[in-house]
Amino acid sequence: MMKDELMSGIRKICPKELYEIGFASLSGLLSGSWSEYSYGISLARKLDDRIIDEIKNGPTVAYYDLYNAVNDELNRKSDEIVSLCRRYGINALAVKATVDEQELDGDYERTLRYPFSHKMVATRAGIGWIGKTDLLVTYRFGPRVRLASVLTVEPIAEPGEPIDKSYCGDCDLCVRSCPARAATGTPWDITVDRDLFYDPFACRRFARSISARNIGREVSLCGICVSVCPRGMR
Ligand code: B12
Repeated sequence: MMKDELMSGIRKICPKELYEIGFASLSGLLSGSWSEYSYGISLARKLDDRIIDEIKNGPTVAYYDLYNAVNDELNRKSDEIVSLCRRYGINALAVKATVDEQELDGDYERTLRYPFSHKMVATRAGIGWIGKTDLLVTYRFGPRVRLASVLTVEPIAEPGEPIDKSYCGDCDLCVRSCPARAATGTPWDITVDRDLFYDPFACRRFARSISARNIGREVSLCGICVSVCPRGMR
């Protein structure tokens, strides 16, 4: 009963039209201070189709504004879910959509890896898989989502069925459309490391130059792979 109320509270915070929500068991998968949490809620916020359709040639000012607005919304909503869980006596922690500059160290600059993967929580929750350009491709919205996660010490709903391999099949439109040529086309499964099929440095280098050109800011914003994926189109 208590968990039903908690679930409906979460649904109120993240309405179904705009959010895909999944529940994951994460035992043994998290490191550092996150490792005391064994469960996670994946929050996938759908991005506006009109804006995503327009970025086939790279980022626009509208996409940059959407990116910031959705990050703020996800950060706020994950905090609201944490407060709600705590009101029900459940220890919870929000992992924000964005990473603060201060949190990034030399390791990050060398590897472009952050020790917490929102996409991993999402595949464990069964809401999607990793596509050929390393995006989470959700069943409902394709890759047209931004992610945040809420970690909990106990399950608050039955975990979803984890997805361990790609369902992109023969499609390689994102690989062919990537102006940075960052991906090889090798399909993902949980044994395939990112660096074997996708080059984050090539991606970031190109994203910085195209965002400087298109929107006058040198940020890692591109989004062409997000825009072309047929799974995201209605
Ligand atoms: C560092 C980073 C970057 C780097 C490197 C990108 C990369 N793909 O690694 C750069 C600057 C290049 C970048 C670019 C972009 N990024 Co970025 N980025 C991140 C960040 C902060 C960390 C990613 C990371 O550490 N990757 C390291 C690798 C090892 O992990 P991973 O990429 O998450 O995915 C691996 C694991 O999840 C693993 N996995 C999945 N399930 C399971 C299960 C098990 C059991 C195991 C063992 C492993 C496993 O499979 C993946 C491949 O190996 C995340 C936010 C976050 N904290 O997650 C956002 C994030 C990945 N970025 C995002 C986005 C949208 C972008 C851009 C489109 C930018 C833009 N807004 O225009 C581009 C697209 C790049 C692309 N095609 O991936 C979104 C992705 C949304 C989606 N649909 O997938 C995220 C999740 C941010 C968010 N809050 O929504 N980004």
